[in-house]
Amino acid sequence: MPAYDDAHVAGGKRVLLAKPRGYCAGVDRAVITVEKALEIHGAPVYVRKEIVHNRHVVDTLRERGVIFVDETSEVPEGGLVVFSAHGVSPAVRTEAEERNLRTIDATCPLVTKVHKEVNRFARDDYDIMLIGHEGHEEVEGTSGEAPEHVQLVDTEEDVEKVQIRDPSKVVWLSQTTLSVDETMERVDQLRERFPEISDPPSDDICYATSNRQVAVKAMAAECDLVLVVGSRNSSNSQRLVEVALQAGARDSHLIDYASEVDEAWLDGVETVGVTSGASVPDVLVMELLEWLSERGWLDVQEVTTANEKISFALPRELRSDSGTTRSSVR
Ligand code: 10E
Ligand code: SF4
Repeated sequence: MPAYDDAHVAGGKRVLLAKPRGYCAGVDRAVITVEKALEIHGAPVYVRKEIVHNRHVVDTLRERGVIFVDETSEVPEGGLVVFSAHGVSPAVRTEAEERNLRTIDATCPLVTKVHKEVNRFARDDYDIMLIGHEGHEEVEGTSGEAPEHVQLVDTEEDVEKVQIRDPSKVVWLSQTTLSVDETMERVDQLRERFPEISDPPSDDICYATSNRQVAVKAMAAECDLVLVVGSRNSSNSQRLVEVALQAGARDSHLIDYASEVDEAWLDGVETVGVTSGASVPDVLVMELLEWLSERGWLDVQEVTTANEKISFALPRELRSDSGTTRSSVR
């Protein structure tokens, strides 16, 4: 293992390791949920969509007997299905009920919070501008709470396209895993069109997303290369690459595994920044540090911008059970 050293080494090869990085409370809870479901009910356990957007997590759980499906219609009558951490629309819940499926909801409580905001503003007959990425599962679940009130704002062009009924009854809400800076740009553009637009009652971009962006920003300008461990379909992981580049990193790449690092990226590089998305087990980061140490990057300095202490209770359906309290895919 590489040496962990707080001392600043002038010049030479070094790694700056972001903290916080990796698993957030919602991901840890969702992975434990699936593990407990397997423990209590035995295989197969069905999971609608990827429980979290990480290849390693999904492959590991699949080996243990999880069957990932795209829709609940693929689950046999009476089967047990877990809803992923990204949340589902009421239509998905209804379909599962109609097919007599047993369900466990692993939606992150911070995603559920946004669903509740949508319901509240829809009840008050607001037009809701949901800032988020088209086609992302979280956005589909959130807008599905009140499709007739929600309009998706992804790009700058979308700001021009949206239509409202009453300028005093417009609110913006957002996906939890967006770039904080890019979202504020979109809000400014919306506010230019709709000066009376209301803000969300509290931040929708969650603590984990914003903390990981703050940490990568703190080190990016010192880095010749920032390696972000995370999967291609992970919104928050992708955002870390963009934030690193915007904050001054000379180069940045998203990788699932150390084996995906192209040695050419390291040409002329002294300082390598390392971080990981909220769905990434830290073992993958440790493997990357090992890989880098074998190529001379032995000096690892942690850059800490926050200490996270948040954890969430397990879904109601599992709470009475004692046992696993930390996920084993870490
Ligand atoms: O693509 P995302 O970043 O939304 O998902 P992820 O599974 O990579 O990370 C966890 C984030 C969740 C569940 C959405 N809030
Ligand atoms: Fe919850 Fe945020 Fe993690 Fe998403 S990224 S699961 S909202 S804590």
